[in-house]
Amino acid sequence: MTAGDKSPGNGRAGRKPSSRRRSTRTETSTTAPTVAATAATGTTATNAPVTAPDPTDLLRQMMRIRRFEERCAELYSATKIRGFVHLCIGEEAVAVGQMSALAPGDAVVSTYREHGHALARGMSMESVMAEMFGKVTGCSRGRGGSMHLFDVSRRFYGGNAIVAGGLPLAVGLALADQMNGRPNVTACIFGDGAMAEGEFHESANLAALWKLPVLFCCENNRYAMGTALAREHAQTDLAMRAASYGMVAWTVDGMDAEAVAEATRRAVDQVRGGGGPCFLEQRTYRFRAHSMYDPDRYREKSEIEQWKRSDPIPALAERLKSRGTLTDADMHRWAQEIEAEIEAAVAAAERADVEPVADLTRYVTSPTDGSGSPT
Ligand SMILES: Cc1ncc(C[n+]2csc(CCOP(=O)(O)OP(=O)(O)O)c2C)c(N)n1
Ligand SMILES: [Mg+2]
Repeated sequence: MTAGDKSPGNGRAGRKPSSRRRSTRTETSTTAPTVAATAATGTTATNAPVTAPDPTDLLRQMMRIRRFEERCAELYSATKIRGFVHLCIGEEAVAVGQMSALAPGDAVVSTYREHGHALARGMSMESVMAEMFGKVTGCSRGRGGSMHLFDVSRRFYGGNAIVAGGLPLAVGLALADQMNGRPNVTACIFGDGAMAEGEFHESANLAALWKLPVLFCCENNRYAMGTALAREHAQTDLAMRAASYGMVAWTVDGMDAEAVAEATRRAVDQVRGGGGPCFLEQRTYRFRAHSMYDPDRYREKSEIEQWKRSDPIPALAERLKSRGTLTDADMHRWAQEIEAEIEAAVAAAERADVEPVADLTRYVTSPTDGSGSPT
């Protein structure tokens, strides 16, 4: 596929989408609240169907995620942020589109490339930035860092450093919801590389067999670290592969936030309706290297430049301007607000403490001998 190969909701594989379902591309806007505004306060929230998001809100969220990550890259170079950092720059349409389609009580299981998912799910930028700094005010008390953002109140169950490690967790969460009669969906986000892992096959099989409410969201950015898709997978049509487990599978243009939102909403409806799992392949591209350590020597610069022509932020901005629902002044105002939010988050992270040494064994669950050390 090339950057120009737009394929929103083309029903690549699996059972055909029901005729009752709407097209994956929506041109309408509503005033539906964002997930951020309706964040869950518990793990048993019930869920009403989610309506189409306001596309201008999708754009603003993408700008916020992009700028947050650009700032993180600067802070990493300044050694304020340490450890592994994986940016989703270029993939923001996937993050905001899929999160917009989830209800507060739905669960999310993500990967190490999850900053965008966390922010779009409504986690505060301050708690995410503090986690990047390893500070106690971070969403994981500074114990996880970039790859382990976590927030139970939003049913955001990580951040996971293990490729495909989230898939069995998602199946377990969905099984718990099913057994307890809760009408929740678990969105399980993973990369194309995860589909080469055994955990994908085990999870897809069980989810389909037991008709579990899992939405498998595959962010196909064409690379697993430095390995191109076709060098890793015998069958590069990932939706077709998923369909072989007996689940509905679609492919969507992951550079188009509106298309992702619509396709995810359609898939979520189907899963919540009790039809078992769905699989959504989101075709996207990362503009930056795999991680801050990656010299990025395995792909042509011209390929990156070609995909940048499909940058989801200017693409949506142009569409909204042509519809008359966006002005340059709006974007300028948002950019200023976002800058202020980021700098406030950085200042708060700088001020915060690291977790005290006395708390080192606080979450160690094995028995101790009373000295604070695990026995
Ligand atoms: C089980 C396991 N094997 C290998 C690695 C090393 N590793 C880290 S990221 C990565 C590539 C994963 O690619 P993909 O799933 O496509 O996600 P992307 O980074 O493209 O978002 C690999 C192999 C790991 N973290 N876990
Ligand atoms: Mg990948």
